[in-house]
Amino acid sequence: MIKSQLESIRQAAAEKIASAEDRAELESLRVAYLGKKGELTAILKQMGGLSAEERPVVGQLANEARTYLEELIALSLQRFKSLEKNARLAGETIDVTMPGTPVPRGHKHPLSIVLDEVKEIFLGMGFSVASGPEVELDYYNFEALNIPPGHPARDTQDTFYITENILLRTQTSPVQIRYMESHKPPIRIIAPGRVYRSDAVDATHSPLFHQIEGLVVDRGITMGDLKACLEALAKELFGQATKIRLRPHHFPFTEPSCEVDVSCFRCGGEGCSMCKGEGWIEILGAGMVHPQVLRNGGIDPGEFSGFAFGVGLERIVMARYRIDDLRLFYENDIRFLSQF
Ligand code: 2NL
Repeated sequence: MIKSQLESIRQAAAEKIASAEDRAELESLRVAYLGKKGELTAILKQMGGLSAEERPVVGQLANEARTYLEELIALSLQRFKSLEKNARLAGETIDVTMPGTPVPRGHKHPLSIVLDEVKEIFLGMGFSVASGPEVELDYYNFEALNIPPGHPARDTQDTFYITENILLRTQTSPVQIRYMESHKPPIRIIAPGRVYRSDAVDATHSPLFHQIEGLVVDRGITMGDLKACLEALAKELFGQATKIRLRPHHFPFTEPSCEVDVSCFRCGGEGCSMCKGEGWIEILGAGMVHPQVLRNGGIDPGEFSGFAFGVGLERIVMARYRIDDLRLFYENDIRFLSQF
């Protein structure tokens, strides 16, 4: 009687376990058959009414049934786990043919666009690009350029001092002095880079800006070479119809010195709001290298002569793109930068 009950429970349980559809169902079957209040447990509790001979036999059968069902459940659980894992893996499959999310590409800063253009123009004329320290000795920034202590140019080029003799360069001329010290003529270089002035920030001033200087030293260099070189630069930069005009000026490091204007690239010289009705826009300063400056660079002014020039990069970029506020260059506002 109890044996056949045991057998039918075993069979019914085995069938239900085999057809269970998920882990939850499997677990409720385990509780229903093998749990404390389960059917198999209930049978074992009835064993008290059995004879001494029957008890161990039924006991063994009951234990075998329990082990058997436990194994079935374990196998079934294993199967569910592997099904779940396969489903998860299938869900995580990557479709490598799917189009990617576009990454927004950056581009050159307007200062770099124009600087690269200027470099190309000068490389085309046989110049090299030179560089040097931004933290400079007073000697290279001022003394070697004929600006001794107390010279008025020290006021207009006030800068940041690290010590009494070490400062942030106010121009890239020190690069050129150093270059003359270590190179023999012929010299044809441009020296672009960051320069510093102790200026308060406004639309046209910044304590950090960029300058491009140029230096040519050889036998027989004249003002005519200077003019031809800067005319070529102006035409490349602002268009082939551009003219240049030299006006007398003074710099401590050149003699004679001049300021160089380009004919207005917007109105062609007629006069407009861009050139303030002048027809001309001032873009750079230049001159024949002062004999003492050549000497400071270790070059004999009796044998060699040279011309030099300096131009503010921000100034020409502002003219080119009609930018009216210098601060826009340094604020990294993507709405500004993405226009170039
Ligand atoms: C400007 C224009 C200029 C130079 C820079 C220079 C450099 C050496 C020798 C002679 Cl090593 N000159 N540079 C020349 C003329 C103008 O810059 O407006 N500067 C304040």
